[in-house]
Amino acid sequence: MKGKFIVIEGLEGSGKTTAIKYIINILKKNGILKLKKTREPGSTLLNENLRKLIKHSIKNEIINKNTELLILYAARIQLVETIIKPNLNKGTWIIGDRHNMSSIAYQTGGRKIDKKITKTLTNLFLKDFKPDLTIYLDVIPEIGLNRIKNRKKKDRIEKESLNFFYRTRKCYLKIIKKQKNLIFINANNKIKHVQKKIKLIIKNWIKKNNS
Ligand code: Z5A
Repeated sequence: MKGKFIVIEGLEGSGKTTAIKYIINILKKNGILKLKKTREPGSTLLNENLRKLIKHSIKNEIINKNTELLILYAARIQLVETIIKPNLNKGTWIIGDRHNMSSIAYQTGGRKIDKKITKTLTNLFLKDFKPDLTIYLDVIPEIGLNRIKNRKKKDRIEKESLNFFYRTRKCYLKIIKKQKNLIFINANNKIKHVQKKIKLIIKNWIKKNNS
């Protein structure tokens, strides 16, 4: 049987990394042992290098927003074609930290790129490939950014204005309405509440979708 592709989406500090660890534990407890974690951009040698370019500019060179977009899609194609699809075909479940929805939210919402461009890239390169389940962790930008404020150094995107993150969240909130197989979680709540909800969702979802 093919594996399932579960993606966690949300702004910085929404708790994606924390949620992924928790989800993996629940899946293991429910007998799903063939699991692989991915992150975007990242998770292949090439992509981890592209990730560095995206997160930290080289000698202050300004990265054009369309260049950024194409780097993100280049990394996504590499990840989907060389890691995600082959593993799903072998029955491994993939737990993804971000996927295509991030580009729509950050690049069309945050960076104000025309959404026709992301639509075209999606149609060209991903076609009908989609996550089996997306969990969107919704957080108010100030709350999310406050959670990560003690990190040593802010990266290029984390240095963006509060308005950038508000535009990104607005776009997330718009696109989730059209997305099938998506669960909305209020991640402004305490970790305990978020985890309780995730546990319930994942357990029910496995029952319905893993037979
Ligand atoms: N990007 C893009 O623009 N377009 C794209 O297509 C893609 C990505 C794919 C990736 O950065 C960057 O790339 C990202 C978007 C852009 N830009 N930024 N900025 P990343 O992967 O390094 O960062 P991130 O994805 O934003 O994750 P993060 O900052 O590490 O946050 P997180 O994983 O969502 O949160 P966390 O690490 O689980 O939690 C942060 C802290 O909050 C930690 O101390 C937790 O214990 C705490 N926490 C978590 N949940 C709670 C609750 N509920 N209450 C209180 N405290 C909590």
